[in-house]
Amino acid sequence: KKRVFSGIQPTGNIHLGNYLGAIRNWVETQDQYDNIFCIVDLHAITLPIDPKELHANVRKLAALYLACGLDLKSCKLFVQSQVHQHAELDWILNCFTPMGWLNRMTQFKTKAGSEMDTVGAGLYCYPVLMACDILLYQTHYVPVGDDQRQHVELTRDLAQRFNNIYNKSIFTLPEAQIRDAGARIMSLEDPTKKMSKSDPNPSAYITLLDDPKMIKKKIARATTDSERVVAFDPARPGITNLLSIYQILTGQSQQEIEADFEGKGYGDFKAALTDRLVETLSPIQQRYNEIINDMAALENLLKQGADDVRPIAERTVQKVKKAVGLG
Ligand code: AQP
Repeated sequence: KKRVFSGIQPTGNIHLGNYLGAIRNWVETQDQYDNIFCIVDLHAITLPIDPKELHANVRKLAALYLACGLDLKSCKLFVQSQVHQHAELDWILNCFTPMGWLNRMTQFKTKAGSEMDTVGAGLYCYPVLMACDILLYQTHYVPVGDDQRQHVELTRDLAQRFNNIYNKSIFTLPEAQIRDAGARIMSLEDPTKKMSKSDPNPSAYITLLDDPKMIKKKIARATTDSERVVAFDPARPGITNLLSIYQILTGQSQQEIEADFEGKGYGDFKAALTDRLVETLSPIQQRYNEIINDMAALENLLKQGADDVRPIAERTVQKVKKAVGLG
């Protein structure tokens, strides 16, 4: 089977964008692949984060992975910092990464903003660590949302560059797997920006743990426009974003949805969307509560996951060190 690798940062509340752009797709295709899913906590310290919060977020995210339907029969699940090979390969690969390639990464510019001179160097080098995460496991496919496309392309370029210098068989060249639907869920407050965990305004996103009352409130106040027709229209990004979410949750076509809401207003549509969201998230929340209440079992399972993947990572590190002349 082909290898799949992906991960999410434990930086905050996992939201609908992370679910529809990533986790849901992992669950859907898990039987077809040999899957490794990671909680990328080393990435989470690229921006300031409270240690207690980070520690709790890692456990919450692991519980959510399982609650969303990842099955340990098909997937290995682990925490990045428990496999030291990520940090080890990272140094080596950093030395082979042209600065010009990192200068082109748009996510760094967005996240650093006006703090360009004061943010930690880790934020700038983040894509190299992400490349290591993927390359350590000789990954074929990386299922991610659209915002990660550029980083996966960089990973491929780095692998190719390294293979060309040393030996074609060191790294497998990975490919991004980005679906059309759900690849870019937009903020509920400003539908021209992507939905993001680090958005300072919690009304901009729906977390997987929001209760029905909260979901209703956030959808009710989600930005739309002054028109009345419920229709997909790129010129009206607010309603189109909500409709796209509805489309993924119901599996209906655009025409079917528009026909269902013909003659109805935004209020009717928002109520229907709220129902679909509650229907989707309630069973996940129920499973999440069961899993998070058995912390010992969760810790054990994460330790087992790290023990399972470490030898795979170590094989790659050994190949790389030998090629470079280290050790
Ligand atoms: N809005 C989104 N729509 C679709 N997919 C998304 N993803 C993130 N936002 C959306 C996908 O979720 C996975 C995990 O993302 P991440 O935690 O590694 O970091 P990110 O891409 O930077 O996501 P966030 O939520 O915006 O986090 P912060 O605010 O911490 O930066 C990836 O597959 C990503 O594509």
